[in-house]
Amino acid sequence: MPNSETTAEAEGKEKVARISMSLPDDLLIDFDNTAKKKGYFKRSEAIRDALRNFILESKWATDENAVLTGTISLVYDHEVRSLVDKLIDIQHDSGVLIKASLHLHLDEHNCMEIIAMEGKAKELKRLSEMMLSKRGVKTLKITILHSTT
Ligand code: NI
Repeated sequence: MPNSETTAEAEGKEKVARISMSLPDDLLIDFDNTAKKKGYFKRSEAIRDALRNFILESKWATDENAVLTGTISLVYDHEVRSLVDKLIDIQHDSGVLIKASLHLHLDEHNCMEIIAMEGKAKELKRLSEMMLSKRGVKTLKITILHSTT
């Protein structure tokens, strides 16, 4: 990469690289306003977070073997016959490392489950699709938060 200079200057324990870049005035103004509204005090911190999300979204979208960490949250009707067993079987057979799960009894019929997991992008997608397609699963969201590769 051009215009980057790695220094031993510590920011936490990470090495940092300094870069300079050119971009359109309008884009910078828009970025700074957006960062300010989101609560950032430093432009560089906003840029770092934006870059992390850019990289993570790209890995999730294009690299099926990227090892990612995230959550699946779903709401399902626990009275649908054998659904709970099916959801457990799907998780055991998925190849995804289930790190923890949280179960909430929302009301008489509905349960909410939040599953923290780590695995290859293709396995996480497959797991969420398999769960969502089961009768009785009402809503499901997958959130990717971290990349380990
Ligand atoms: Ni429940």
